[in-house]
Amino acid sequence: MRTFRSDSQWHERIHFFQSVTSTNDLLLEWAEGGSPEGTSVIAKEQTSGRGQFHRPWLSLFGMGLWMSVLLRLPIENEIIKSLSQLGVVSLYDALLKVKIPPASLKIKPPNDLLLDGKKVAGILVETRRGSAPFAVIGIGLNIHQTHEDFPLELRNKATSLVIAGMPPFDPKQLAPIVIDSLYLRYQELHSNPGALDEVWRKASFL
Ligand code: BT5
Repeated sequence: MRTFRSDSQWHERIHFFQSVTSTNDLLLEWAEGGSPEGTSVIAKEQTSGRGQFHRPWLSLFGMGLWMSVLLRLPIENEIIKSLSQLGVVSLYDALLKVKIPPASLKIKPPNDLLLDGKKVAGILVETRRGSAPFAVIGIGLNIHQTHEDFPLELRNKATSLVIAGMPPFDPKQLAPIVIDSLYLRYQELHSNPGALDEVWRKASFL
């Protein structure tokens, strides 16, 4: 039976940066160096933010929440899907907590979050197997962008909380809320793995 530390310890492991290449890159490096579970990295800007298959993720300075969280657990094939569900459902929970209307939020499988039908967030899970296996959950959430801040090719597909008329949240204040949700959902993943899949399905276009 796994034991879980208190979430306040996860709060103590939040590290803020002005600019990094990618919060996932930095945390992957720290994880190899032995950083504990629950360590997170948040940056105001990513100069090489990335999505899946090395697609670029636009992460302009101060425009969003660009963060990564380290989990230490055995990495089996089946867990990868659960970890990406964990990332997107935790962010979904956190946005409901700050009163984003549930009717406007939908998960687009596998792990995009749509607000009013446009992509407001994406999740990038990266794992390492071996003697000290771990996963890095990368979360990118658009907050402050206006329409014009997105390149033409993204304008019809991407949105931000501000474009959708939501308050201009401070990423520094949102981060601990996301960490709390992730912590709780991570506990649930171990105690009741089916629950996460159920919430994910309910919040998804399926
Ligand atoms: C994702 O990939 O949606 C995962 C994005 C994860 C970003 C976080 S930020 C913190 C951490 N550090 C990182 O370096 N990454 C993670 P994917 O499903 O492959 O979507 C990528 C596609 O989304 C791109 O090809 C663009 O079309 C589009 N895109 C790029 N930037 C965007 C943005 N800011 N908002 C909405 N769509 C965007």
